[in-house]
Amino acid sequence: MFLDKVTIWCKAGNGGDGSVSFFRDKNNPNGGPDGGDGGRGGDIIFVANPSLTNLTDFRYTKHFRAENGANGGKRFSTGKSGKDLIIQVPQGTVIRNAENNKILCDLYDKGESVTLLRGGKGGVGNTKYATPTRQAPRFSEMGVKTKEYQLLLELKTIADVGLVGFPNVGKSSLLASVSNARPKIANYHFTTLAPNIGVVKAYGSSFVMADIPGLIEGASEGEGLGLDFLRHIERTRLLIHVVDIAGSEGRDPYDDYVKINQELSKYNDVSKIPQIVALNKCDLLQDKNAIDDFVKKAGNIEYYVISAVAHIGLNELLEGIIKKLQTLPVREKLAVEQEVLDKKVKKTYTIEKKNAHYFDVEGDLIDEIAFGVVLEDMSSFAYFQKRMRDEGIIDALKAKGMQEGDTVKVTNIEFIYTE
Ligand SMILES: Nc1nc2c(ncn2[C@@H]2O[C@H](COP(=O)(O)OP(=O)(O)OP(=O)(O)O)[C@@H](O)[C@H]2O)c(=O)[nH]1
Ligand SMILES: [Mg+2]
Repeated sequence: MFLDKVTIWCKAGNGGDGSVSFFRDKNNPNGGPDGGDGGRGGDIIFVANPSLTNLTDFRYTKHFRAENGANGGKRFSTGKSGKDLIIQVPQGTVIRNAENNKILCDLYDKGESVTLLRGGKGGVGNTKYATPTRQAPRFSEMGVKTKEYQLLLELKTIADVGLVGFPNVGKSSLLASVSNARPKIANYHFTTLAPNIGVVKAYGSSFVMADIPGLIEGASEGEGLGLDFLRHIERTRLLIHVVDIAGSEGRDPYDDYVKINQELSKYNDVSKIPQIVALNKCDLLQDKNAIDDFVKKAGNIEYYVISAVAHIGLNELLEGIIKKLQTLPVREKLAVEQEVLDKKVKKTYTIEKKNAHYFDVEGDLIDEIAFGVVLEDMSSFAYFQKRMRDEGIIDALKAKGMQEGDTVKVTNIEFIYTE
């Protein structure tokens, strides 16, 4: 099964926690703090791999987690950093944040790599909190915990030229005749079920050609196979509109041409892409007036009369394509709409005044400040108070009416406020 759109879940590694430890041996029963820092969490990195053509690898594997950083240890040992996780995707994969649908990156260039999620920073061990007045810090810093993100991966194939047309008109035959691709060709509709890509080399230049499943009327409204596949020609610079000029299935070639253009006009900006018309199956042509009739009706078009199977007119067509491509601007990658994914979420807290002299403070900011702090330990408690003051929590409590002697409950500890 061909897959070109998937949702996956990714999480960078957490930072390891800093350690609280004290050095002790028989000569040094009260040695200093020796708790090491936590290791950094692993990143999640996406790489554009040109040898992949679809997102089928993500059909069953949808959850990705980079390794966590290890916690710091005693004897100043720093926790091991978590390994980065590298995720290979086809070139042309656009990644969006599922929360707001904003584009995070477009892996447009061969081998391009983007670090989309950064691992959490490791926390600092108690060693680093030692000061002349605080010789035995009984607290350390917690590593930064990362968030899981839901990402949308969408493949928008990168090719210079796209082939469009009714089913069975000879698109794959043309691709096979002029490129290195070997698509399936058969005399029935919807032989091609997934895009094929080939490299065309001619007249000293080379370009990439993409063949998509045949379009039919109503394809852009979800009928047939067409709709979803139009995204694979959205980024081409030129379309080759293949028409069965012999009308070998009994349809009128000009009618086909009009219907396909109607379909293209319903999908994003595809109808704005310049076209060259390839009047195919000319080897089957009975009525030579068919070409004149078509061209008269179509008006101002650039066209070539070809036979993909009998190899008629192919060189002229390729020459026309190359000339046209030289006049068309190079496509650029899609603009990133959301710069940073793991922007730090501001931690918060709430104060509840339980009665005139009792305040309850809660929230993730409080949890962070209180983590690793031993409140019974004087120096730890002093550090804790300083953080409370620095974060403006003491002022906020005062604003709510806290006075000297009032009780404040923080996590599971109560203390009496003194100026
Ligand atoms: N006589 C003749 N037959 C052709 C020509 N081009 C393609 N065919 C035949 O037309 C049939 C359909 O060709 P495909 O290349 O599979 O057509 P397609 O447009 O890719 O079809 P779908 O993938 O089904 O949309 C096959 O039997 C081809 O051999 C041509 O120039 N002349
Ligand atoms: Mg085909």
